[in-house]
Amino acid sequence: MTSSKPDLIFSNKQRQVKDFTFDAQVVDVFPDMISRSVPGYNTIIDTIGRLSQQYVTDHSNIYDLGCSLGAATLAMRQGIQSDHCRIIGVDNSAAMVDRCQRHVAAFKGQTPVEIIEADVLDIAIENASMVVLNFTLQFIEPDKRETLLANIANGLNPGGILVISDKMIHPDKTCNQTLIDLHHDFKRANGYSELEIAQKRTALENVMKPDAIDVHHERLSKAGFSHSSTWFQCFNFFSLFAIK
Ligand code: GEK
Repeated sequence: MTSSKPDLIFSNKQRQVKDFTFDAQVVDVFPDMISRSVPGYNTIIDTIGRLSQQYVTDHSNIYDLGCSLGAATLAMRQGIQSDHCRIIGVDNSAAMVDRCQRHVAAFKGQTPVEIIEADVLDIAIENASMVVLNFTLQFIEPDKRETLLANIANGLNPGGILVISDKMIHPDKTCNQTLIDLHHDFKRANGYSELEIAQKRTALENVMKPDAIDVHHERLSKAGFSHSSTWFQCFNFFSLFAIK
C-alpha cells in the first residue's frame, strides 16, 4: 500500500464522539490508520497473496468483500498464477470505491479487476475459487453473518477458500482484558495518544461487533465449509481460512 496522510482523526478532543464511518476523511488516512492499528496487517495481506497462488483456479471469480483501498485485491492479483480469472472488489463506501478504483488502476496486472459499490449482503457470489473478508465481517450486523457465509459457501467451487480476518473477543474476561491492553500498548507504540485511543474506541463501540474465534469456526461449519483453521493471531486480532 502506498503511503498516506497521517491519521490524526481523533487527535483533538471531540465534544461528542460520533459513530465511526468510512467517509472521505477516513479514506484520506486509511493506509496509515490500518497499519498503525491492526497488528499483523502486512503479514495478513502477504499471506492472502500467497493463498491466492495456491487456491485460485482457471476461469474462476475472486471476491474481496469490504475491499477498502484494495490491498488484498492487489496482493491476490500479484499472487494468482491461473488464467482467465476476474477479481471483484466490493465496498459500500462511495469514497472508498472511488479511491480504490484509482489506486488499483495505478498498478499493472494480468487479472482484470472490477471495484463495485455495493453492500456485501446484496451481491451474488458465483463460480468463486477464493473469497476474502479482511476485517469486514466485524462490521456486518451479527444476525446477518450466517446468511452471508452461507451465500459465500454456495458460490464457492468445491475446494475453494474463504479468508476471514477480524478483531475477536476472548471468552475469558481476564484474557480478553489482557489482549485489549496489549493492543492499546501496540497503538501507543505506533504513536497514538491516550485521547486518540479512547475516542476511537468510543467511535467503534456501536459499529464494530467482534465474535469469539470459536463462534467463527462453528458458524463456518454450519454454513457448509468442510475445513477451517486459524492461521494467525496477534493480541485480539486473528485471521482464519475455511475450505469448502
Ligand atoms: C483491507 N479489507 O485493507 N458492504 C460492503 N462493504 C462494507 C460493509 C458492507 N455491508 N460494511 C463495511 N464495509 C480491507 C480493510 S476495512 C476494516 C477493510 C477496518 C467496508 C467499509 O466501507 C470498509 O471499507 C471495510 O468494509 C472495512 O484489507 O477499517 O477496520
